[in-house]
Amino acid sequence: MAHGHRSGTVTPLAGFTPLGSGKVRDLYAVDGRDDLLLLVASDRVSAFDAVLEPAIAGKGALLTALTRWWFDRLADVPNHLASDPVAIPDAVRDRAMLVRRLSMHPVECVVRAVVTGSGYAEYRETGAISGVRLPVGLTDGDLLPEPIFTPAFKAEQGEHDENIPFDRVVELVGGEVAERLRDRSLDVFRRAAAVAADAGLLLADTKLEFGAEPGEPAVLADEVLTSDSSRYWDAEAYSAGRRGVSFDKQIVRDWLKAHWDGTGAPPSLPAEVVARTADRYRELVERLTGG
Ligand code: Q0Z
Repeated sequence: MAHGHRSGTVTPLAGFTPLGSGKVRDLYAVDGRDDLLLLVASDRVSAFDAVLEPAIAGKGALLTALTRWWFDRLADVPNHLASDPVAIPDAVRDRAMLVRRLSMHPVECVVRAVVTGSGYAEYRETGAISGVRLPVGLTDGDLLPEPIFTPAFKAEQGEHDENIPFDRVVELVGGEVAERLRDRSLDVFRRAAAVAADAGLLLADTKLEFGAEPGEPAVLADEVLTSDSSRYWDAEAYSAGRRGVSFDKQIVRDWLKAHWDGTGAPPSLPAEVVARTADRYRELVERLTGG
């Protein structure tokens, strides 16, 4: 996990100890509390596996607000938010979540309504994703007859997760927990997809993470249904045949495709691309949450 990125080092926070960083988020221990963690979403944006410069001001706060909103909407699903009176530094307040430290399951709980990305690549090679056999003749971006659970084994930071069949999840966490993870993931996805549809968005897929704590083996953790963990597409564009168009990141992707050959460090994004992307993040959250 502890790899750095061009945007510099992790923000030092008094009373918290950095544990590691992903491409766009930082994780801290809470000094003196081994049962809690602080998860901080940065304003960094990634595309094509690269972290880009400059950051998108407001992104971390928007995606944190979105995760909190989804936890609210999914109140019957146990989640990792902590209610302890720990003071969060002002510098990160609106993009931080104080959470209970769980024993994380080594499984990414991916649900897909659409076959695309790495799932489509696997389907082309094997006719299945994570052992789920699919109809023949699907093309990139096709809607599936119903959402499918396509778990993956969590790779080390920087590597791509490895899709695994459900049987392998059973070996990793036991049959009862495996079924709980699958059923909860599909339930969360179906409910979220319905909310997204009302907002004119197609939730193509999402990646959920769960951990265990005493009394509850499947606590929803990490960020939930953000556009960094999910593909949100504009439903109207999709219907018009424009598939795979990311609701928020497409502007960045299109600009990069035109200005970068994928080798070496990516060029800095122009201010106009940054501003339009920030607007899209705001619009995503407004459309989902009703402003
Ligand atoms: C989440 C991650 C991030 C880098 C560990 N409630 C929890 N209990 C135990 N562990 C985690 C959680 Cl959320 C946990 N990650 C992912 C988050 C930066 C990696 F902000 N790693």
